[in-house]
Amino acid sequence: MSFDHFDYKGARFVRKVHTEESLNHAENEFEVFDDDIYNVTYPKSGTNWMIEILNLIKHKGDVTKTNAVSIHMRSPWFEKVVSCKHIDKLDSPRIISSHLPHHIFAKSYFKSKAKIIYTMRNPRDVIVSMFHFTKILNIFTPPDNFQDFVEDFIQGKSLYGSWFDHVKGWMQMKDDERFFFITYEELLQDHRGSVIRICKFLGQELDDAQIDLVVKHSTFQSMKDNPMSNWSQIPSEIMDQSKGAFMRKGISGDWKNHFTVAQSEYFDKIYQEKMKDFNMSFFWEQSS
Ligand code: PPS
Repeated sequence: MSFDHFDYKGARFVRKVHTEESLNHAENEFEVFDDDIYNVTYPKSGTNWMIEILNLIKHKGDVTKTNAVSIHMRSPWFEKVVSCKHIDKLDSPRIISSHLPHHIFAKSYFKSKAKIIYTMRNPRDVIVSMFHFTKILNIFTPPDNFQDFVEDFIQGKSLYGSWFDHVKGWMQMKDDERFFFITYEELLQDHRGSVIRICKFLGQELDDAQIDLVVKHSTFQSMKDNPMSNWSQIPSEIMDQSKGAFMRKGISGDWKNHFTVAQSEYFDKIYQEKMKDFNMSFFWEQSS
C-alpha cells in the first residue's frame, strides 16, 4: 500500500493527515470528558456506519439534527491534524472517532468514565474495502496488484498499522464496563437488535418508533443517498468518487470476489498463526 507515511510507536500514519505533533497531542494531551463516546475502529470496519448510528441515537432518530453537519465533521477523528477545530464545536455528549491502536489512545481516557464502542470487521473484507478506497482518495498511489496489497496488510504496512495488533490491543478491554464491541457482520445481520444493544450500553432510552428511525436512516442505501453521509461534500481533488463510491457495496463476503483460492488459503494460514494465542473467535472464522 503506497502512501507518504511515517511510523509512530509501531503504527503507520499518513503524512499531512497526521503529524508527530497531532499524534503526541492525541495520546498525551487530549482531554477526554466523562460523558464522551468514542467510536473506535481499524479503518474500513464500519466507522461511518457507527457515526451515523451513534448520532441518530443521540438525537433520538431525528435525521434533521444529524444532517446539520456533514459526516466527516460530525464525529471527527481526534488524532487528525484538521480535527481540533471540529472537535471544539461538538456539543455534549461528544461522539468522537478514532482509528488509533489501543497503545497510542488518549491517556486521559483510561482515567475517565467515557465509553468506547469498538467495531471490527472480517479482515478480508477490510482489505477489499481499503483496496478500492485507495483508488479514490488522493493520499494513496493506486496499488499495482491485489497480491501486494494483501501482503502489505499482513505485514502491518497499511494505514494505522497491523489489523491483528489493533484487534488484539483493543480486545484487552473486552471485560471493561466502559467498552462495548461489535462486528460489522453483526450489524448487518441484526441491524435493529444491534441498535438496541448499543442504546442499552449507552444508557439511552429510545421508544420503538425512535429505534425504527435510527435503523431507517442508517441503512446502507439511506446513507449512500444522503449527501451529508456519503462524503460527497469532500472536494473531488481529495476524494474522487467518479472513480468509485465511498459507500461502495456495504456487504459481507465481497472478499470472495477478490481473493483467489491460493490467496485465501495463504491469508487463512497467516491469520491462524497471528491469532493463535488469542482466545476469542469471531463470526468470520466460522464463515470464511
Ligand atoms: S473509513 O474510511 O475507515 O472511515 O471507512 P469505514 O466507514 O470504517 O468503512 C467503510 C465501509 O463501510 C461500509 N458502510 C456500510 N455498510 C453497511 N451499511 C452501512 N450503513 C454502511 N456505511 C458504510 C462502506 O460501504 C465501506 O465498505 P465497502 O465494503 O467498501 O462497501
